[in-house]
Amino acid sequence: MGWGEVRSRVGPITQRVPPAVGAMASQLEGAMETLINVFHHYSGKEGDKYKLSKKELKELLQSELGCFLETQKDTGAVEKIMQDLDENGDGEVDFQEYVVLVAALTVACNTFFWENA
Ligand SMILES: [Ca+2]
Ligand SMILES: [Ca+2]
Repeated sequence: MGWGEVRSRVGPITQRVPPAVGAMASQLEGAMETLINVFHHYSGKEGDKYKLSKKELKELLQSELGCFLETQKDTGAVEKIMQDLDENGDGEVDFQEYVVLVAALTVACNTFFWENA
């Protein structure tokens, strides 16, 4: 049975499945997708498409986390965050290193909001 034949058989079924599966994602799944999309939006601007250079990291921090991090006023802050995050020491932040930052910030926020409630 060829692929075309398979497709013609499952066609009527698959057509009944809503095309936008993303619209059915749970809140947490949606949040994960956002995390991934935000990373790639900035990481793809220059150099390695899958890593954040210092400039890309700065843009991400200022645009996406401006309320949490005082990177606007403190020029050394980005430098320090970069050093903290860059675990493998290649001078860039890859997706795994970025997730560590987001997780750490989420923990900090949780502590802040729930312990000050
Ligand atoms: Ca890059
Ligand atoms: Ca790195």
